[in-house]
Amino acid sequence: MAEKKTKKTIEAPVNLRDISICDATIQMLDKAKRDGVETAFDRAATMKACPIGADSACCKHCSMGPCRLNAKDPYGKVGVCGATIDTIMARNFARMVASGAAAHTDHGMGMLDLFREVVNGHAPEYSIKDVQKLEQVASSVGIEVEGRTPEDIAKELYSELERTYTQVEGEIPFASRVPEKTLEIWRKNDMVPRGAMREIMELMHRTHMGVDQHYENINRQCSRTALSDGWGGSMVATEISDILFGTPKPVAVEVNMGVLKEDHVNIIVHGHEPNMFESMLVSVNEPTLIQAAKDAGAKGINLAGMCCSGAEMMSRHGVPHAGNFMSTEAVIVTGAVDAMVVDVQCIKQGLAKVAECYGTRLFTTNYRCHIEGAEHVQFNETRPSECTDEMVIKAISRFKSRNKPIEIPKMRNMGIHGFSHEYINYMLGGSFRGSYTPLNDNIINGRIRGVAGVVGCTNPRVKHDWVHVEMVKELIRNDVLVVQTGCSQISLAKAGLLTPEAAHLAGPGLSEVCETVGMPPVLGLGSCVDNSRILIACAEMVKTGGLGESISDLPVAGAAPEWMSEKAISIGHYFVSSGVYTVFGVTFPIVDNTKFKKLLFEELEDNYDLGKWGFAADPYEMAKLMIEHIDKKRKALGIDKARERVMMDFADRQKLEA
Ligand code: SF4
Ligand code: MSK
Repeated sequence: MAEKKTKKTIEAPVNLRDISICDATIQMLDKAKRDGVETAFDRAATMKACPIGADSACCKHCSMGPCRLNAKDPYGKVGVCGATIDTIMARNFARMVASGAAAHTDHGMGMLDLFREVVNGHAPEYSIKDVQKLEQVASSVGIEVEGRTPEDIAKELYSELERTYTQVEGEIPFASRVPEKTLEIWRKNDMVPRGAMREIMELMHRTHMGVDQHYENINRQCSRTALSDGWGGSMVATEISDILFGTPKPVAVEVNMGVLKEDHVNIIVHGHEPNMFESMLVSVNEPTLIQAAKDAGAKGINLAGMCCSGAEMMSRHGVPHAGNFMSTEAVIVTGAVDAMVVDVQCIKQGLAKVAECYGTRLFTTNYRCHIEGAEHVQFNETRPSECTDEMVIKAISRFKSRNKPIEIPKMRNMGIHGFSHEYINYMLGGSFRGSYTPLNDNIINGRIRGVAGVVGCTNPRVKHDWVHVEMVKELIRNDVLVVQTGCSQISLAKAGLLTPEAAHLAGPGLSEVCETVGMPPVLGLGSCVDNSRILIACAEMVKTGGLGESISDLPVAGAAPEWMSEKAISIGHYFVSSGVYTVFGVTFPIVDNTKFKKLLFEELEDNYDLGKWGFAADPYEMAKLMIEHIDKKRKALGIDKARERVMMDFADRQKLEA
């Protein structure tokens, strides 16, 4: 029984199977209920969402308000200042984009700071691990690499990439990776990002009371800011992480709470920036610390990840993964977590209370993220192991004084993770002719109907993991190849779809390709910032040829079925602004029958030649919308007939085999 209980009486939802399909999470929620411990699932059941806020029909941008408009009669009234529903919704949406983009770009800036310290020799515990990637990234932004040392190239690359954040005028460096036609569309619409800091600052200014009061003009800056995230901050985060820590390659890894070991010191790292996690990996392998764990009666030290930095470490180093966002409290309920170490983003404040109940040491490590009730051990990149060693020692002492019953769910799911866009290139084309041509050919000949990026969070407002899993199953059943990042990737890994054996769940065309290549029908690409890998894959598909001239011509679609964070909105908007139809689930902060909704859901595609937004709460409806869009693009490309032929060929072959 847990020592300290939360004050509230727990009225857990009637049937835990109604709120999650993750057996491990359900088992732990049941235990939490018995222990009198509250989680976000309980709070979501008792905290009803404000309907006006959910529709984005309120404004609190000044003290003449807050002003609440009526979603049922959106043009019936305006705010005290006269702001219309379209202005109010566009400003609210824009500020979500600004916050999400700021999170990713600050993360990217952090990685670039570390890169600078490494290049200048001030962070001796880190080094450049992937010189080939360094040269590729440098070449992609026009830096000469022939005959130069990695250090020399790295110095110039640092200066070049710094412009991603600080540049006042001109185009961000990775604009060079955008297909020419897509870039032309952005230029025509005045949407090419300058530097992320400038774009975020301008968006915050323009959404201040009494500045930009035309929803369409607000959206222009909203797109430019989102693009400074996708093709800027996030892309730099991914590329620098690959250079410093290695580019992921497919690796078999176990996912789910069963990766915890009762007889080991268990340390979970949860958050987004890989630098501290990399250092923790070194600390848990330090012989003196392993010996200290053994002296304390443990068989060793067991390290596992959660959420996005977990997804990165799983892809790069095969570190097991204990679960996604909605399982971070549940995993502590096992009683087996000796320390949970967090950095930034998606860290629920509720973790502190749950950790206190089970005696788990909760450590914050980043100056940007302190949590009341957690211990702060500041991470310093110039002396990283000082911090991570200290937390390992404290985790060992918690192991020694464990006094709570331990219950670890037995579920463990093996899957293949770590499909970088470079590896997709190699996997399909082989080492001597690595290219996207086989992917494009299989799309053109119809075996693969199209490609869907399914990403994003989990959210207690919908059945945990269920929307992700059902939607992805429906997509692959219809021959749509799925690429994934973030918490969504973990949902599907737990459902067993990140294995080549899952090919039998795919339609005939996709399963044939999967079986030939030996790949899963669902490819895990890493964390939230690694959505930039999907952008690069889209750009490569365009450049390879045969599928149109811009990203908006491709038979592709995106989705975040259980999204919850502002980062997800920024990601969605950079995909839309890059030309991708993007469908969100759960809820959408917009009022029906308004001009702003028409802009996001129709006109961005029709009038601007970009992608557009879509919404559906039902997973099958979401998949249907995406497949219809993919088919529309196939038709526009004139490749719809090829698919019919392939499907006929397959049926004929089946008849022959019978
Ligand atoms: Fe109300 Fe206008 Fe102030 Fe918003 S900016 S709170 S709509 S008066
Ligand atoms: S961790 S942003 S809950 S994917 Fe990136 Fe997961 Fe969403 Fe956080």
